Amino acid sequence: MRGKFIVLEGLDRSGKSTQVDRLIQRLEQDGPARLQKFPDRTTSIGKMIDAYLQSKTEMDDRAIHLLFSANRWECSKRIREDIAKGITVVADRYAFSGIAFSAAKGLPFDYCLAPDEGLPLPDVVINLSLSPEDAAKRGQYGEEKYETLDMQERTRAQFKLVAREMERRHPGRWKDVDAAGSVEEVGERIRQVVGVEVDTELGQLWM
Ligand code: NYM
Ligand code: MG
Repeated sequence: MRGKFIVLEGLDRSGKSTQVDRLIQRLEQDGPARLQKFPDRTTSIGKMIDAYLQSKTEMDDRAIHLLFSANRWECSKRIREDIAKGITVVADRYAFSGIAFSAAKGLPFDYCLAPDEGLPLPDVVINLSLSPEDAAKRGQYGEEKYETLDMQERTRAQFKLVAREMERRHPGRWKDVDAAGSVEEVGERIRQVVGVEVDTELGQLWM
């Protein structure tokens, strides 16, 4: 039996990384599971992305958009292989962040979607949704690019369009989960939506 491909999405400070770690620990009770972070900052493309996010280099909006996508493509072979071996892969962000953040900067939505077409299709996307007010209670934003209230609000609006596109192209896979509340409460909400039945074959994104 193949592994599942589970993606967690959401704004910065939505609690994604905490919940991804908990989810993997729970999944490992039933079988092998591993984390895949995006961006994966360990590769040579990932290092360019990291330098951009830390404002150590400047980059054209389209160039950085394509690098985020290239970073997913370079990891996609291993994702497919692991899933075929029965390993469940849990991604902390994926193409949906790619679209939402770049579209929030003003790039055309369809342009943002295009380079990820054909990537492994997640069996389920858990979108941790949190109001900007609740997010603000979780402390100051960090130093990285995009971590401003204005940018997060625009990205949040774009995530709604991404959800609509996902529902149109791949119905039933996008799950909005309320990210307000304790770590345990949010974890329980995730547990309830993650136990989906999966198709025999891993699909292709946007196809
Ligand atoms: N981000 C992430 C993008 O702009 N495009 C993408 O394709 C991906 C995967 O990178 N603010 C942005 C969202 C985050 C930032 O992510 C770094 P993280 O999860 O904080 O390392
Ligand atoms: Mg961050």
